Amino acid sequence: MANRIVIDPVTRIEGHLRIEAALDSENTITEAYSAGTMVRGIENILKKRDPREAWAFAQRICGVCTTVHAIASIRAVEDALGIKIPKAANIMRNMIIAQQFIHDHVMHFYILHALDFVDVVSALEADPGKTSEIQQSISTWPNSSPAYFAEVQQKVKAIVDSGQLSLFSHGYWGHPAYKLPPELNLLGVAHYLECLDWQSRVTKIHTIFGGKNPHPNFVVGGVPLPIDMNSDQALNAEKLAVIADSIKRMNDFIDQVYLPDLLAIAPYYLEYASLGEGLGNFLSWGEFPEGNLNDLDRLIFPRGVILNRDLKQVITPDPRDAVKMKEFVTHSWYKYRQGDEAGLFPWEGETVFNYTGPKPPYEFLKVEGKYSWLKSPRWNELPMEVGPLARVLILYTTGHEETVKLTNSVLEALKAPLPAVFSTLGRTAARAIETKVIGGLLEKFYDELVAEIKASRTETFNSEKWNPGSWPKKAMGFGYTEAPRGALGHWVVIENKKIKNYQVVVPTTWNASPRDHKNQPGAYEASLVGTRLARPEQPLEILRTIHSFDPCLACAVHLIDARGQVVGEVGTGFNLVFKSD
Ligand code: NFE
Ligand code: MG
Repeated sequence: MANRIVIDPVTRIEGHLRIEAALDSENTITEAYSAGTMVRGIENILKKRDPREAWAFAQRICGVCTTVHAIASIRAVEDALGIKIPKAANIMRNMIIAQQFIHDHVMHFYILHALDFVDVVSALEADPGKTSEIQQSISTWPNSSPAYFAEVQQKVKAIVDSGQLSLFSHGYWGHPAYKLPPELNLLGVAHYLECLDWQSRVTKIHTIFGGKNPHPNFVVGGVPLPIDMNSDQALNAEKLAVIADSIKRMNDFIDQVYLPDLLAIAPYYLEYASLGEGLGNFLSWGEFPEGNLNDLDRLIFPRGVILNRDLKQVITPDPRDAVKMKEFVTHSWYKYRQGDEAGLFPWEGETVFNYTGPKPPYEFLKVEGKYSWLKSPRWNELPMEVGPLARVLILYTTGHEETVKLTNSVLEALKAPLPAVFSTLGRTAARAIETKVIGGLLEKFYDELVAEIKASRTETFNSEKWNPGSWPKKAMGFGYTEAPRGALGHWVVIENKKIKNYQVVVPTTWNASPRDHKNQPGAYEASLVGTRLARPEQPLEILRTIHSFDPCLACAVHLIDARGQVVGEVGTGFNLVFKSD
């Protein structure tokens, strides 16, 4: 019988993910299984609370995609209660969302994904003079001298010589699937270290508009910051200047570091332009509403569904369509009153635990039954990929000029045909492309905000429905956002001024979902099939494709087992490899 390998925990992600893969005699993956191994219970915690405070709990689902659950939550409550927000507040929210995207995508590329392609130990063999030449040939980034790269190399050498690799422990250094020359490895490590500093300087929009980062403050009806050029307590000229500087730092790093690095590294890994595709089905709820409405039809990133790789047609999905939008638990550790084959629309959704999983420490997942804490969201009973690739393909297909141009120029630079987008590399490139697009949008939003201020339209909060006495007896709402990892929806039911039901359907729940009632695999599971491993005991190739989705299991399960149940060996083990008999 074929070998089965287990990676648990998958590292350089957020949260607790287990991947099991069955290999044929050539070490090619024939089946893969994705399991979320941690559970909390945020959806249940929200019940019976005041809907106006739900955002503060929901935002704690995750500290990586900070803001996104707060945004989806306030939008859901505003949708239920019919609250319109002032235009300046909408622009400020768009800026909060845009900053989150840029911060999160750059950090993912360097801190979570780059070391799948950049061999840290090989950087010690680099000629710093040659790295300097490469840097100066790809961009005008000022940190480019031979002395600078020699200094970075010394830092890495000190870490390696200490015998304690610290943050670089447990990497598969020296693995034959690493292809970059030492000089590019040194470049990648330098930018890994640089972005740690950069990230602390690009959170100003959150800290000013919401008081802190991560987890800024929000408010149903607007944003919790007034605009007043004559007040220290409000958005004023001085704070606008700090924000303008922060936006410039973001865009400089995108233009001079992130995009050039992607184009310098990708040519060495072009086999990933035809590996790791996954489903070929994509979904986005859309983002960046223009104007002053919570208006799903006026989004800069449109809502859309693409099926079967068909880039001629974008279907517009309706998140309120109870027939098409459902979550299944056939292979998830939950039970539904209606039976575990049923699919539930989120307004009728249920969160009741039913753990039947493996006992510690050395059992395989029982994949014919339940095997994950993630539910399986499905659109029209089909599994969907969400995230940067979904958004970029929808923008591309609907003719968004800058996205078309950027996508074509990346394909041209890599001499890759259009279908190459359906791949691990396509996903990673799409993340960079949309970061560039959003960097431009951030400048546009800033100019719009300044124009509103100049026109004295400075209202940032609508108090009209703040009094619960004005609410209907029962109300239901949908709150969308595009989180960095993909389509995020919060569905709320309000009854007698309290939350009656609350369901969160999260990007990583879509992408990392287990099989469903029809035994259809989720996006991670599908993406791994067909990939061959050079060394099954060091499954670097699996990490590359899984990391290309940027997993966040805290979001996906939004639920900790009170007993702290161990379902795999955590700690020194980067992966556990079992052979089945
Ligand atoms: Ni915790 Fe999240 C994002 C959300 S992912 S990272 O982006 O929602 O599933
Ligand atoms: Mg949920």
